[in-house]
Amino acid sequence: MTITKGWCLLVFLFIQLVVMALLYREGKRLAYFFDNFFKNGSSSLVFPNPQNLSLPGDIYANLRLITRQHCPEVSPYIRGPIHIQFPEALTLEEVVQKTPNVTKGGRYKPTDCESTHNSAIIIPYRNREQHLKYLLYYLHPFLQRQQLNYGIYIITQSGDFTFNRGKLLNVGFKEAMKDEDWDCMLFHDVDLIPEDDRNLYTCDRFPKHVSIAIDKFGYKLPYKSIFGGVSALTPEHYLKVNGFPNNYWGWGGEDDDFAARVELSGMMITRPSFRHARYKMIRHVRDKGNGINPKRFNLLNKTEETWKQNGINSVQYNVISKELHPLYTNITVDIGTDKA
Ligand code: UDH
Ligand code: MN
Repeated sequence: MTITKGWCLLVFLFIQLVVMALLYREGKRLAYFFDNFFKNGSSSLVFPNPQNLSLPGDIYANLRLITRQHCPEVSPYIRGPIHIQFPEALTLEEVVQKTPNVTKGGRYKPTDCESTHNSAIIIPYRNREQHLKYLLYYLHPFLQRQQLNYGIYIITQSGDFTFNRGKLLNVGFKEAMKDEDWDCMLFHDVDLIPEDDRNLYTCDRFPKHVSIAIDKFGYKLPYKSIFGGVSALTPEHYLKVNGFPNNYWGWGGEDDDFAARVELSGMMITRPSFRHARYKMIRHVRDKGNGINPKRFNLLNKTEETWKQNGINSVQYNVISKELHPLYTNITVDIGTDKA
């Protein structure tokens, strides 16, 4: 009986404490603090210089000083829909100026908390300066509002031989993983601008098809198994599917092969909410050097026999240069031709 009374009193006092804390002006932060405190445990305790503690001062400031805070589960900066437009006069220099706090090579870490997500954005690329400028203009603030640690990689195909999106993405994966222990890779077309920041650039249990609602397709899937545009895979997922095929030269098919690999390796494709995963595709004509690949259906018929030999485990290339630009890392690569 006394034990029960004691417990009741304890629970009552605890609830009161929590309610008071939540009502307090900085209630939200305190909730994060406790959340993080229990997540981090004592290993995150640091010992600040006592002169930096404000006495008798703000208890929360002091508490923040002695623990390394994890970012909250839901970023408080998320706003929802983003109004996208493409101001013609915008220059890349202006985009750089409007995007402070990104470090060389297009890297960012939240300043006010420790992010639990390390996402690399991998963009297959050649001759799309205008698209790149607009993507950077919207993508940096979008990722920062999600409180991610991130890096943006542009993988530029050198020369003017037929484009090969799949092979470039394999190169991007390998090169990005040399830099950092990324836990999520977003394979991202340069012309897709996300329209809602609730579309999180983080990974799920299974490979995630992200760009599911594109304006060009009436914000619907053009066909059920589509896996192109933007996808999010952990390095474990990527190695399990053996990455992209290296032998799809020209437009089409490499993303369908990639989708088949997910199934062949015993996983499934997940999708976020259609309300959030909305994109504007910047209008463009088909690029020179990226004509429709007439071999794509023949190749797709052979995926089941070839996927284990043809992919990230067999990709060959020569990096020509790696440059750390203010808003992205550019890797220019010679990926050869379909003859060699
Ligand atoms: N790309 C370049 N330069 C080129 C060609 C392609 O940078 O010369 C990159 C760029 O990132 C582009 C991506 O490759 O966004 C894909 O090429 P695309 O934009 O021409 O492809 P499309 O707009 O993609 O046709 C639509 C995706 C759905 C088609 C699904 C078919 N399986
Ligand atoms: Mn496109």
